[in-house]
Amino acid sequence: MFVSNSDNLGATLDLKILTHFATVDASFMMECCERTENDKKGGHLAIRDSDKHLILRESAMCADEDEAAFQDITKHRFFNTNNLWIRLDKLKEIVDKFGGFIPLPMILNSKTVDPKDDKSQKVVQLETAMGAAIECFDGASAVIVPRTRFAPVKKCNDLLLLRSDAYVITDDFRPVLNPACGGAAPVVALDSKKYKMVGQLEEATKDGVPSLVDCKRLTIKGVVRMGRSTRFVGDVSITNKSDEAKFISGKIENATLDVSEEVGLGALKPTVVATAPIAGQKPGTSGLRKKTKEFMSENYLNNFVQAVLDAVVAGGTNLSEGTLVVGGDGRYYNDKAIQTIIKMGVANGVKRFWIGENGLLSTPAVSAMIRERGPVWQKAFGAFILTASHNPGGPEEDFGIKYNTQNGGPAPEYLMEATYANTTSIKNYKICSDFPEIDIATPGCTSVAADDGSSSVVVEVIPSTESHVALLKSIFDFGAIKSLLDREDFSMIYDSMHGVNGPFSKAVFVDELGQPESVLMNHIPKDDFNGGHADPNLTYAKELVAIMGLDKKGNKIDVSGSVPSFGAAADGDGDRNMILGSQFFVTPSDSLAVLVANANCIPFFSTQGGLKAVARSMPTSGAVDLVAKDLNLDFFETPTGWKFFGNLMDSKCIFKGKDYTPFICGEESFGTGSDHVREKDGIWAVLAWLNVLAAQNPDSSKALVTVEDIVRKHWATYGRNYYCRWDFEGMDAVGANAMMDKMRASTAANTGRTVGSYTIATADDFKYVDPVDGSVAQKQGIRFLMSDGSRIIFRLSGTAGSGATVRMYIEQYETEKLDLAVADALKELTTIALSLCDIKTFCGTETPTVIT
Ligand code: VG1
Ligand code: CO
Repeated sequence: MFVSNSDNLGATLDLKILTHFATVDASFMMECCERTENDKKGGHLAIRDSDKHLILRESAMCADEDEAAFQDITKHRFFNTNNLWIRLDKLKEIVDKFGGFIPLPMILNSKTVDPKDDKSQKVVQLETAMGAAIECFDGASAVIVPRTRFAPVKKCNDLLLLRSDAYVITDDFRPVLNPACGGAAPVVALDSKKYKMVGQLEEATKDGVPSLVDCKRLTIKGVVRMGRSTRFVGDVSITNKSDEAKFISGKIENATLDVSEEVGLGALKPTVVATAPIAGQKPGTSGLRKKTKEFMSENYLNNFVQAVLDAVVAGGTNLSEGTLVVGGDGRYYNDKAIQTIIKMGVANGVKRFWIGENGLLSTPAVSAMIRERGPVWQKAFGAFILTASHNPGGPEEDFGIKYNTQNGGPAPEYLMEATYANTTSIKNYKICSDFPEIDIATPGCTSVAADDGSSSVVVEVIPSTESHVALLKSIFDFGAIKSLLDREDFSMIYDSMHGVNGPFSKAVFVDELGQPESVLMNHIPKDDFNGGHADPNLTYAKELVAIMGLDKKGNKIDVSGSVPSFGAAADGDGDRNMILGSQFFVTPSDSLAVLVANANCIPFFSTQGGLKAVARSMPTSGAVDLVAKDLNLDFFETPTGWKFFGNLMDSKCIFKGKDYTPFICGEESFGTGSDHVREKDGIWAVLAWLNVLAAQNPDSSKALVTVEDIVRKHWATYGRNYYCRWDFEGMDAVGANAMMDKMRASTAANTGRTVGSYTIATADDFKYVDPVDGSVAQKQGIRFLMSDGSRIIFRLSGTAGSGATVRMYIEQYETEKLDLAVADALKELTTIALSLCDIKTFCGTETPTVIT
C-alpha cells in the first residue's frame, strides 16, 4: 500500500520504487530526502538505541537543550517525505497485536477552532503522524529519493505558482516545472496576511491566473486582483495600501509599483456586510415562504440569498459562467427583491442576468428559460423565483423565494439542506451597493463595466413569455386547438386570478390563437392578486366557478345564460391549473388520469414514440395508476413536491439510467406537467386538455364531445376514484405536530384494525427511496390503506407561510356507482378519518377551512 500526503504533488505511484520495496522485502519503507538548510526545522529519521528500530523524530518531541543538535543537518541528514510503502500483511499483524490500532506517538499542536479566524477559541490539536508508524515495524527501511518526490503545496504562494503557466502537466499527468523557467521556479511572496486562506487567493484570481513563466520574483503587499491577461516578467513588486483590491492587468516587467491610488471596481465593487443568522430560514416543499414583512426586515432576504449562493458555489457551480435568471409572480416586494438579488449576484461573481419584463416570470416559464434560452456559453446555471405561489400577497400577506438549478427544476434536497445550514452560521453577505437600479419595465440590455476595466456585467430584461410560449408551440397542435376554439358551439374562459399567468394566457390565446380578450379573466397581474387568494380551486376561484355554473362543492347551480364549454384557472405563479367543463368539475387526480390516457394525441408524445412513464405524488388519487397499468407504462409514486419528479425525468440525461421520457406527472393539488420543463405547468395542462378535446372533435359538423363526456367515459372504462382533500389552515403548530406524532407512533397498533365497514390493511409513514439516485425521503405522510383500496392520508403542509396547515386526503374507489355526489361517496371514510386523527382534541376544530 502506498500512502502519502494529498498536498504532495511529487507523490506518484512510482513503479521503480515499488519494485525496490518488493526486492528488499521490507515491512515498511519510508521515502526520505536529504535535509537542506530549509528543512532543518522539520522532523528527521533516527535509530532508537533500545531496539534498533528506525524512528521519526519531530521537533515537538525534542527537548529544548537538544534543539541545536536536532537542527544540525550534517548530524541528522534525512527527513521524511511522508511517502510511505506498507506491507498489508505486516500492518495487519501490528493492528491485531495491539487490539485494533497502531500505538503511535502523539504530537501536540496549538490551533484555533475556526482555522480561518485567529481570534476564535484556542484549542489543542492532537495528531499522530503516519510516518511515525515506522517505529512499530520490525524490518522497516528507508530509501533516499530525489527532491522531485517531495513537492508539497503548503501556502498560497505555492498554489499560485502551481496553477500558473510556471508548471505544466506531463503526458502521465504529473505537474512539473515548465522547462521554460530554466530549472528555477519563480519566487512568489504574497502578503501573508491577505493571502493566508485559499479563498483569498481564489478571490484574487477570480478573473484568471496570471502568467509567471517569465517571472523571477513576484512580491505582493496588500490586496490585488489579477486576470488571465496579467503577465509578470522578471522581478516585480506590487504594493497596494488601500483596502480595495486593485486590478493588475497586462505585462508588468521588472517594476516596483504602488497601485494604492489606482481606480477600483466602481459600480462592481463588492461590500462585505456583517450579519447574523436569522432563525427559521428552512425551505419547505417549495422554497422559503414567510410573511412579507418578515422578508422585508433587515438582512432577511440578503441572508437567504447569500446562503443559497454559497451552497450553489460549494456544489461546484461557477457563478461567473452562464446566466442567473431572476423573476417572480409579481407579488408585493417582487421588484425590490429583484434589485437586491442582482446586486448580491454581482458581488458574488455573476456576470449575466436574465430578468423577466416587469419582474414577471411564471414558475414554468423560468424552467423553460433555463432549459431553452441562449447559446451554450450563456446557458442559465440557475434561477431565483420570487413566489409564494397560491398564498395571498401584499404587505400583510406572504412572500417567498426558491432556487432552481441547471436542469430547470427546484433545487434538490441536499442543496436546500446546505442552504439552511448556511443560514444558521452566516456571518456576512456580499453586495454591490453602487450597482445601478435596473429598469425592469423595459426589455433590453444594460451593461455595467468596472472602472478599472477588469470585468463587466450584463443585465438583460427579457419579454416574459418568450421562451415558454415558443416551447408550448412546439408541444401542441396549435392548428387543431385553434379550430376547436373557433367553433361556434365552443367557448372558453381562463382565469389568471391576477397572478403572473395573465401575460402568458394573453400571449397564447389572444396573440397566437387569435381569440378575443374576453376569453381572459383577471389577466392583469396585481401585487396583491386583487386582495384574493390566487389558488385555482372551487373555493377560491369563486367568480370563475359561478360562471361555469357550479358551487364550491362542485355541484351544479341554476344558471340563466349560457355557460362556457371550457373553463380553467391558474395560481399566482402560473404552475397550477383547474379544469372545468360546462357545469362540471374535473378533479386534478382525474385530470391527470385522463391526460395520461389521451396523451398520444399530443404531438410532443406521439412524435417521440408515445408516452413512456407516469408519476403521481403519494396523496394524489390512484386514478392514474389504473391507466398506467392498462397502457403498460412505468409508474412511480413520489412524495409531495415537484422536485421528486425531476430526477425521474432526468434518469437518462443526467443519471445515465433508464429513460422514462416522455413523461407525465401530477399532484392532487392542481399541478400537472410533463418533461418539457422541470416544474408543473398550468398553461401546459390547459393546452393539453384543449388538444385532447380537439382530437376528440375532429369534425366540427358533429355535436361537441364535451369535457364531461370525456371524463364520464373514462370512469366507465376505469372506474371512479372518489376523492377529496380537507385543509385545516392556521392550526397551532404544536398541536398539529403532536397529532402527527401520535398517529406515527400508532401505525403498528392501527394496522389490522377494523374501523366501521373498513379494515386498515396497513398504517404507515410514507417513505420514498428515489429509484434514480437512491436518496431517501422519510416522514412524508401518515397513510391508512384500507383492505378495499380506499385510503386516508394525513400530512402537514410544507408551504404554509405561518402556523401549521393539516391536510387530510380521502379516497374511495368505485366501479359501479359512478354518479354519487363526492361528499356522499366519502361520508363514512371522512368520519373515520376525523376519529383516527382526533384533530378536535389536538387542534380544537374539525371544520376544514377549504375542501378541494
Ligand atoms: C403544496 C401542495 C403540493 C405542491 C406545493 C407547491 O404543498 O400540496 O402538492 O407541490 O404546494 O405548489 P404542501 O406542502 O403545502 O402540501 V405551488 O403551486 O404552491 O409552488
Ligand atoms: Co404555484
